[in-house]
Amino acid sequence: MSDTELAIALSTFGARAELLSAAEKNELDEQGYLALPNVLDDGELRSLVRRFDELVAEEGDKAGLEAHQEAGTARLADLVDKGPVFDLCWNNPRQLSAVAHVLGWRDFKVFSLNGRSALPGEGHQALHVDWRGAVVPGDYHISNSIWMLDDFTEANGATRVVPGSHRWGRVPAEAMPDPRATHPDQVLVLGQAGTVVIFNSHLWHGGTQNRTDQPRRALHSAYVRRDGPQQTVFRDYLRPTTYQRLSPAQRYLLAV
Ligand SMILES: O=C(O)CCC(=O)C(=O)O
Repeated sequence: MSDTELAIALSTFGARAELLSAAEKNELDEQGYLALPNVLDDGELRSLVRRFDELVAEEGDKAGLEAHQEAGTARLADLVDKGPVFDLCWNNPRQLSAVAHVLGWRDFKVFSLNGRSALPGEGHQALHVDWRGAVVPGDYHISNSIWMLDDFTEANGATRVVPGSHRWGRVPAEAMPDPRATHPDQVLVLGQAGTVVIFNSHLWHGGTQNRTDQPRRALHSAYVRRDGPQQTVFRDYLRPTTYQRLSPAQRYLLAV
């Protein structure tokens, strides 16, 4: 049965409930997000940044097209196919344990593995959730993680979140007259490059304007309950060479 297959796959990656402390689980439950600092070391960070920049240059105006393009940003998509270096960002045991916690340890799969760089002067988004509408609190379908490839600062377009909003059973597009506006309860998620922030994707969140002259780069790895749709349907996209290099557990997570 698939829950058992997920359990086997997750244990292959070393993910298990005990990898998170009670306080960390509580933060995910109550605030809707959890920052895990220093998950990537300097060498890993350099390799990811190098590959990120190469892809942005190589793909040019087609970058991100498989999923989504956004004015004022450089976006990348289908990164599972674009280098084993990105495995670091969808196979991490603590990340997967946190995602599993958000999704109640129900069976899940990868929704997408994308990149987003907020360009200087750009990057402000409306507050949103990554799901089609509101859900009953506790019945969560999707969880995301933001891997900081640059420090997230007050100035460079750090993600804003409204703590606890995943439990409100409402989405910004319905509840706010202008979801692009500042929310009185929003906070910026700040951290050093190498941090990953796992969040419940029903949490109200969005990018902010990058007011520096340097790009603010991040990877997003998202997971959805097994019965939900994938943004990148890996069964259709996955290159044969990628399929060959993947383990059974990785294939299971991608649903290929
Ligand atoms: O990169 C960020 O700061 C958040 C991006 C985001 O929420 C999105 O693109 O849906």
